[in-house]
Amino acid sequence: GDAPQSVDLSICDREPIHTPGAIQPHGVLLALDPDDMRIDQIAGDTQALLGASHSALLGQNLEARLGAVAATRLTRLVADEGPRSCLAFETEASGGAAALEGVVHIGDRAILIELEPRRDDVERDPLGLVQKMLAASAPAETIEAYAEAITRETAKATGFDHVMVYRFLPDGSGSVIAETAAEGCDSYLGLRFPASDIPQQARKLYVTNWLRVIPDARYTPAPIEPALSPSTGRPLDLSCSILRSVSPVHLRYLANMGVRASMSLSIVVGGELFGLVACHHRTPHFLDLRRRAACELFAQMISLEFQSRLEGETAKRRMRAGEVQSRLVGAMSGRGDLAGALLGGQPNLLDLIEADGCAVCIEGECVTLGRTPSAAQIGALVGWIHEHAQQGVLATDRLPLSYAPAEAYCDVASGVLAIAVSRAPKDYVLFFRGELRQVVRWAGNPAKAVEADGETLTPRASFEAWEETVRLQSRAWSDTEIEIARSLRSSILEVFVHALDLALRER
Ligand code: BLA
Repeated sequence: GDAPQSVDLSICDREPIHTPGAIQPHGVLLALDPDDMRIDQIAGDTQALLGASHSALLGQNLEARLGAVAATRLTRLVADEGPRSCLAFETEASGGAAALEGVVHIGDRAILIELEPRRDDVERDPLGLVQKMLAASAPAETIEAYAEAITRETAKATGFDHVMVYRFLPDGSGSVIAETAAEGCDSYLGLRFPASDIPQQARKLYVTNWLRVIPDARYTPAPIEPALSPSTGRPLDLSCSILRSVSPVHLRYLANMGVRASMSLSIVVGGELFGLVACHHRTPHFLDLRRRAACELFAQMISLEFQSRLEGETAKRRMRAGEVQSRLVGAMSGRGDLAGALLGGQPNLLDLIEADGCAVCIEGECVTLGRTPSAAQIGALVGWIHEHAQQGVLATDRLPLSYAPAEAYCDVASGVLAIAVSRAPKDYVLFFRGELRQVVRWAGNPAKAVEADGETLTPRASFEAWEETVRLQSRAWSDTEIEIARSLRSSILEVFVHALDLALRER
């Protein structure tokens, strides 16, 4: 065919996935007007599941269809619970062929009832299941071991072929940090996936909706009728729906991966999507409501555990830095020579922040420790930094990209973290990190993550490892390290102010 057009990936971010106008057809959806509990909109095979056609159900009062017990129960839920609650209830729907189970979502504009046929293999003790999963993963010592235990326990509890913990990076891309895979599954462990694979609005939705299930990705969507709500005149918002129909691009993606069923559990840390437990199956794979509820609770619990483990690591790092810093402050106050105090003894600046080298440049004089550019190169660099630092701090892990002269000494300074230690002259403390030549293994060429075929977007067909050598970059400076640098800056400024104060008094 034609050469692939270049694609504006923001198209992916704009697809309104919360209003697809259809559901996955393994259940039925009823949207009720919260004021009179009448059925406003409907989707799915109601004939098979409820024993009545769409036209027979639309406009009907719920009680007439579900029976008095379920309807009363539902009315009570609506009265007692605020918006956005998700609750399970069961009904032996009158006239329907199968026993059903379902979930109710109480929204501002509509009450959504989603019913699915009750399966034979229901989980009888979902709480016990979660406890078992948590107990088995808790002993893992490192984050990596913990993630791995999560994949193992999730695979065991759900029967999925391939379970991964996928962790997002700051730029929205992500990598598989742990996996448990059945025989014959391609391994994705360690592979990087581009940000466009899970577009922004999907990531946002997964923060509030912790479970995304696609039990059979090769389905024909069941349209919502009527398409627009008679009371609001708008398409139905399926943000909290479990049956919500899936973006066609993503269905194609799953097909290209050889995946027939998928489930994603959100891992939310500090209110942000930290990662996903991504589950795949090569054949259709249905999970009953209780097992899904168990998975959702598990996801919420492991999110808290991730958060506390990550915060624990940060706290430890901060505490160690605090100790080093107070000893450096002691040394600075004890001797007039700042560079000597910061670089000359034990501990020194390199014990504060891990780097290949550092420099203290005060009043035109530059003292270095470890691997650094030459004094002349640092002098020129400081001039550039002075123009670009914000609030006295500049941190970059790809210096040569914004400051071309650094390419010549990228082996010692592809990354720099600089803090201004006084305002008027160009006095700086700098930390350097050399180039970290990295081979990033992508799952398929990220430059060809998606192609446009006229109006239709097509995700890549191959997920085979594709290697990219990343150059002119150093290991990144973490938020904690930048914070430590800021705190060092205040200490140094305080020491300066104090020294100045003393000098004035001595006069
Ligand atoms: C959704 N994409 C997703 C989801 C995952 C991925 C996990 C959540 C839905 C699910 O559980 O299946 C991607 N799956 C992955 C990744 C791994 C994995 C990275 O297993 C790694 C191991 N997708 C594209 C492009 C677009 C796109 C180019 O590749 C957009 C044009 C869209 N992906 C897309 C959309 C969704 C999605 C719209 C949301 C689906 C939904 O919830 O309706």
